[in-house]
Amino acid sequence: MTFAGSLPQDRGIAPRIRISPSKWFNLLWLIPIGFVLLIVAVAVAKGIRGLPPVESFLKTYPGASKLPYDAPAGFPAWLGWQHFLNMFFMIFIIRSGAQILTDHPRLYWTRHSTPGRDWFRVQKPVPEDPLWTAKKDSISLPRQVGLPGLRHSIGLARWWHLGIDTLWLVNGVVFFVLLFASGQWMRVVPLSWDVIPNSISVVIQYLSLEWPTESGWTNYNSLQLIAYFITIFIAAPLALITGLGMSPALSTRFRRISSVFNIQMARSLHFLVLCWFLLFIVLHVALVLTTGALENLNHMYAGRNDQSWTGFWIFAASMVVLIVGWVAATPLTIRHPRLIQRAGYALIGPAQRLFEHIDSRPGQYTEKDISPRLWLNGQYPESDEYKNLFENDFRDYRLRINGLVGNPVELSLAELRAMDYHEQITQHFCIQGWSGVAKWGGVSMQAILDLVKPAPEAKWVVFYSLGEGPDEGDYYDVHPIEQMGYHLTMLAYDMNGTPLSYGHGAPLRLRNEVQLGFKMVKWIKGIEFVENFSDVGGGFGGYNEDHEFFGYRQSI
Ligand SMILES: Nc1nc2c(c(=O)[nH]1)N[C@H]1C(S)=C(S)[C@@H](COP(=O)(O)O)O[C@H]1N2
Ligand SMILES: [Mo]
Repeated sequence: MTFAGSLPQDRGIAPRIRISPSKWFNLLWLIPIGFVLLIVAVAVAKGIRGLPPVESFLKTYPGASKLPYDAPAGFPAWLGWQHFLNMFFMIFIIRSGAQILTDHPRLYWTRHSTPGRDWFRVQKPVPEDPLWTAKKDSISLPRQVGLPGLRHSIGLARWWHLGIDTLWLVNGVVFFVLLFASGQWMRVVPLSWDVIPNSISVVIQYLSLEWPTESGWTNYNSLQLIAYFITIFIAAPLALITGLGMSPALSTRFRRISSVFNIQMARSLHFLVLCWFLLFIVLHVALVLTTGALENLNHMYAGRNDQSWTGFWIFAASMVVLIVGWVAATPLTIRHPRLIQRAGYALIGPAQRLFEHIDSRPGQYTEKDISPRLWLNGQYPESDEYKNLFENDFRDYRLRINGLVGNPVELSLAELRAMDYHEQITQHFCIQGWSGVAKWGGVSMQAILDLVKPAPEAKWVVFYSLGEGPDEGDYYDVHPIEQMGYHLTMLAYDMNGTPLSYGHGAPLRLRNEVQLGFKMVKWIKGIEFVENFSDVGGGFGGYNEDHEFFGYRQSI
């Protein structure tokens, strides 16, 4: 109840998709509609099944393609293990993914994420309030559905999601290698065009409730084969590609790709991949259990082809492990959040560190790419100190830069404006999932480095805000000094050609384009160069890192 500055729990609404500029379709209608369609389809299939042409079609295409003569039969033990691990990892990936989705419960197709232009939402329309923030837009999930389920617990959800993703990917790579080394691939790749008529045949057989005879031990039916093929060779790789498509560091570096395949398209497709997986899981489990459960469980869990109970008991034991993991994940996360953060960082950290060395050049976007409206986020400054500065047009504002530097300075806004002007049009990536392009004007951090001359021991740069964080205490964030010299790291006092507004960080904010939005401190008060950040704030490298378990490196 006190998480993330006590955002009250907010349940959101049933999922909706846009069907016209002003009309939304509530997806819950798919349940009765699907039910009616299923009944109609069964009636049609039963009606046509007895017709002579259909009968002869079913005879010509009984439902499975011939396998090559050297295709293996049966299920090796590694397949059973990998199937289990895959399922186990998927639970945490899906739950934490749902948590991440609902932290910005809207999907868009363009990088602007313009409020009111979403195609999918599980939240009410964006309120009129001009200072409405993305954080206020987030919703909570039930604790056993989301992981961890609390509103705006995206920091912890991301450790689960990205951490388990790496394990899932390792499992997947091993699976691909063994699949091709063992010849098992022949059973899940369509090798002739007759899988299409054969799978139509299977659909007719299922729907007419006279099901095909199963021979999964040696040869899947064609519909099953196509479903497995899509899951293994399309959905799984797409999950990885669309996931990486949301990385600020990669999108900024590979702008050719990301100009077409933008973050919101990646996020939307990532969601559709989830929908495929959910549909697959429901149908797969239903069919495994209704087409000879004992035999099917023996195949996957015991590697044998008979009617014994062995497979069932191994399956039951694996279910116990799975349920314990499912039930324990949220309480464990809430009780030991730092443990989750450390474990997650141990797994995904190496990739995040790698991506941080990307120093992209300006010139990615042009004026016409600028978003009509950029979401606002964070906690606005309300102190008297800030109010006085604001009312006085920041004439009394001084940016203090000190710490391990040869030349500590205090700069007025006029002095900052007198320095060389640096301008860039770049894309902002909020950890919550929204994005947008803006033109930023100000001074490059390289110019600041040249001015203050950091000492060789200075390894980290702390940016302090005039604003507080939601749990009290000043907002701040820490950046590696290496990134301060990047082409796209700057202090901005202008946005889209006018001085920064109150909401966007007046009088001064940071831009570091290899990182996510929360690291770009707004309403900057001072900058300090330090050797390490363990005694700054809570010691984790930033306000959100201290209070909401975000990572201090967020290039993914
Ligand atoms: N001082 C301060 N800076 C902050 C925040 C905050 O809460 N306090 N929020 C961050 C987050 S989460 C984001 S996404 C960006 C949002 O910038 P914008 O409101 O200009 O879009 O500001 C960042 N800087
Ligand atoms: Mo953010």
